Amino acid sequence: MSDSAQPAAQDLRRFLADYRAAYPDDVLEVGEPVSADQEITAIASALAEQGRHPLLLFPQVRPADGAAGVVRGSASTVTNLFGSRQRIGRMLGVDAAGIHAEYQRRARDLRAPQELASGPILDLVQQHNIDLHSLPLLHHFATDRAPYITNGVIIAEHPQQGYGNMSFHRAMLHGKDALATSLHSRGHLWRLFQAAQELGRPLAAAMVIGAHPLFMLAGAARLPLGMDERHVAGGLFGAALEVVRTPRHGIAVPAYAEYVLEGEIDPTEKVDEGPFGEFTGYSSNRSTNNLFRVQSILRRRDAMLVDVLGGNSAEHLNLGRVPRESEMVEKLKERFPSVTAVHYPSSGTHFHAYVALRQARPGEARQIMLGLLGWDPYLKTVIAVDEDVNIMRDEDVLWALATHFQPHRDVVIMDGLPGSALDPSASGIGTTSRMGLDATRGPDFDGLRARLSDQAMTRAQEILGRLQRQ
Ligand SMILES: [Mn+2]
Repeated sequence: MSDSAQPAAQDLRRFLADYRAAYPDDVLEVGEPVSADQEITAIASALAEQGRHPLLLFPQVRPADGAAGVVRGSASTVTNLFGSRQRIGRMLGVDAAGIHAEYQRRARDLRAPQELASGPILDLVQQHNIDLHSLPLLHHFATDRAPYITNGVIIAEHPQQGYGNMSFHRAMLHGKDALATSLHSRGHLWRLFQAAQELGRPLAAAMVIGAHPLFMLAGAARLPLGMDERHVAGGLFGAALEVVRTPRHGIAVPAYAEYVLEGEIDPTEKVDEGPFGEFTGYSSNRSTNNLFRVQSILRRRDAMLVDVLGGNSAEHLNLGRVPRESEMVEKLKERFPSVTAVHYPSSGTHFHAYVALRQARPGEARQIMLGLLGWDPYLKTVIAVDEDVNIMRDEDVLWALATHFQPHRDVVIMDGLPGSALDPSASGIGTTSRMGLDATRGPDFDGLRARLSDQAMTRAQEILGRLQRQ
């Protein structure tokens, strides 16, 4: 396949070329040189202030000076792939409203990876004199301790049972051949690490930095322990993930990845890690302080850096949330057919959800909110509204709250539940309270909505149409 004229379907570069050709207005290339020290985050953040979330390309990145001046590498950088729902929909061939159903349909179609004899990620393989300062690392925020890899998908296998897992973990430059990382979500990689630790062994791991966006989305998938997210990648592609083996530990990584760092997570050593600008919008140093010792650097010729914007950027939130949200929406609609829509607004980081429903029985909104609050470990507040409220818009939900909701009657609060370790308002032991706000109109509501006649609305559109043509 490497000798065919058409670049491979799982290649990020083909995705970028196709996307640019199809949606030139949704791609912004910043041609002038920018510094790896915060300037990429700053440009994305200034655009977001204007309500703009284009895919961002930076062909010329200068290594950072000052505190991060040890970094010498630079590369053409792409970021904000997941900054808009419309773009994520396009990756899946649907509009933004169709993401949940399409994601679930594809993610269920599990396909085992297909091993290739070789692939571009094996273009340049370095196993001696490892120096991570040669990588194109970005310093994202002034409050970050050091340059960070924000797009590190760690692939590892259970030391005895053998099943694979992949998940995102932030990783900080720690030394020539070492990264400091956090397994703070205490998810599946944490379990694999503990199994290796009990055997007194390091955990072999490969960190993939930069691949096709559907591979990245699979890295954020939520699966039961024992199921391998690489199989979800195959489902999302509609074809087996094409992989090659890493030279030292034989871990199957995408053949078209841009960079792969292969090495071991040390069973005992603890290192300083953080603070780092997290999804809450706060800088966090809550970390498991793990050491990832890098033994091989694999890279494509002219490798690009694929970054994920940090902090509470739409990109960071969307990437983490789309798979979880899709699962929750499916589960909730299956159990409660009255639910018409579910939305997790970016304004709520991962902690708020809005649910719209066609209420058939009194109390149903409360029951639905309890379901969602019980199932989703990150949620703190759910607001329920009637189906005519557009839950994609914060202001419409807040209007429903303002006009349909009585605090003494419509609040459900529970305390003493496990919460996100990164929530700065959670207790020292990581517990949180959770709340449901019932902003449905309810059976006794007799407000009459102010409305306009169809005739007047049609006339208004005619008149405004003429004005715009002048
Ligand atoms: Mn997993």
